[in-house]
Amino acid sequence: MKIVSFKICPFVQRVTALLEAKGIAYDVEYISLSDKPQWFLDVSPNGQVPVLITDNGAALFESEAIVEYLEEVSDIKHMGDSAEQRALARAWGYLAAKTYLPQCGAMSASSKSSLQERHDKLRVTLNKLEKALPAEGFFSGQKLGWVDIAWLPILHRFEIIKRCAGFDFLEGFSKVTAWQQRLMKTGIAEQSVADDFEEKFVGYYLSNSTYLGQLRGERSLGKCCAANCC
Ligand SMILES: N[C@@H](CCC(=O)N[C@@H](CS)C(=O)NCC(=O)O)C(=O)O
Repeated sequence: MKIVSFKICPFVQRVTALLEAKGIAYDVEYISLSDKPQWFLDVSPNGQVPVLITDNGAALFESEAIVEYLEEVSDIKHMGDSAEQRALARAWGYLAAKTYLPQCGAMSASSKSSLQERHDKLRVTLNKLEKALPAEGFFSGQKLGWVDIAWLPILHRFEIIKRCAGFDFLEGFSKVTAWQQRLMKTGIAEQSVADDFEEKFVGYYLSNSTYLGQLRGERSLGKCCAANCC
């Protein structure tokens, strides 16, 4: 199968992270969203990535439908055994996907005040997560599951921002932070993106035109001494 992708898209990463977790082999084709190729427009009804081209040649679109398809066709299940567990996994996964664009908005904020305002909105959701998370393991137990994978793109981006710009979106959320660390340790975050993901991500969200980019600039002017700082 093939994923049509844009390097820093969280909806794409949710799909590729699930593919990685399930051990399903896939190819990736990157496109430019500012100059979408005609073949892509012909197969993508919403004009958006991700699109998954199955081995039969069907073009699946909408990340939510794609991840449900992957769960259906794979022997390794990530949603849980009972109908209740699956409904809850879908719902928390849906909440993650609904948070992708607000996160992009917060990361793109051009001033301290707009970052604070957007962060406050994210904090409402993060607070719900903090209350729902167990003290150890993954969201639904000891096994990596559907909800973990849906939130992984968000937690991956927060990790890069903290390391590169010193801004901690998860400050005050100790359970979410511990969960983020456990998820990052699985290696799926890196495996599910292109080798130059961090460079592209930093170039876009931590550029001079964003407030977070300005924070990063201040760090690189001598305030940052961490070995793994970008
Ligand atoms: N509801 C869609 C959202 C996907 C989405 O917003 N993709 C963005 C990139 S992150 C995109 O393709 N934007 C191009 C456009 O909307 O023209 C899904 O879940 O697949």
